[in-house]
Amino acid sequence: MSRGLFIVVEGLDRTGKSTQCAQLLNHFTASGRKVTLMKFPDRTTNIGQMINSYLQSKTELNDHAIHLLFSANRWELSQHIVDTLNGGTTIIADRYAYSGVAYSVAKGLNYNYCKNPDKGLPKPDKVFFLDLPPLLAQQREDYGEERYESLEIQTRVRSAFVQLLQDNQYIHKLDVTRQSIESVHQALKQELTPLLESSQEPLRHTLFM
Ligand code: Z5A
Ligand code: MG
Repeated sequence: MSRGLFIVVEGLDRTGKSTQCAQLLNHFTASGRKVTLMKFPDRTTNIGQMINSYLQSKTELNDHAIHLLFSANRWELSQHIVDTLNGGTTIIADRYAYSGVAYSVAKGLNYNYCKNPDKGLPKPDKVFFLDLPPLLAQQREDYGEERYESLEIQTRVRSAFVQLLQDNQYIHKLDVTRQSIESVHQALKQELTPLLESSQEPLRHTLFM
């Protein structure tokens, strides 16, 4: 049995990540592949509930402390990721450690410091960055309900993502400006085709090493 693929969809707020993850989930399910969706932060765990309360501005936390909590939320699920992939199930992740770095750097934390806690996590087979100018993202539904959802912060988050793209050339940037949901879905599928057709090497790569 070959292992599952680990696919991550990243981007600023409202760029269509959750929409595209759902589309990929449906597509893979329909084609008979074992697949599951993960979302970071995973707000269902104890750590995730602390993060949720912070994102909804119900609690305040030191910038370093919340950064480490986001990372801890990934670490608490890391063995589950490995077991799921080795069990032959593909994972589609809605955000991952790249968001962890980009949002904290946007607040002024040091870039290398921000990568450190996530070093050693399972490395995705494919990472997409859905790129949409923050001004256009702002015009989409439900914008501005949580912490970080302001034009000023999103612009800084985008700059941090640009640095991540430069340093991690395997991240695939997709310009989704004026692209329909369907055309973005087609582009993601096309980009994934070679990966789906090749046999996967055993999971041994780790993140940010
Ligand atoms: N965060 C962090 O700081 N550190 C970390 O380590 C991690 C995260 C992992 C989590 O938010 C917050 O935590 C986030 C980063 C930070 N910052 N904030 N705030 P989240 O991921 O839970 O946020 P969300 O509620 O899922 O929203 P989102 O991610 O911002 O949205 P999205 O998933 O990218 O977009 P969407 O829900 O798919 O679509 C948004 C709307 O646009 C919706 O009405 C769609 O129908 C519409 N849409 C989608 N695609 C299109 C196209 N192609 N054309 C037109 N309209 C479209
Ligand atoms: Mg979302």
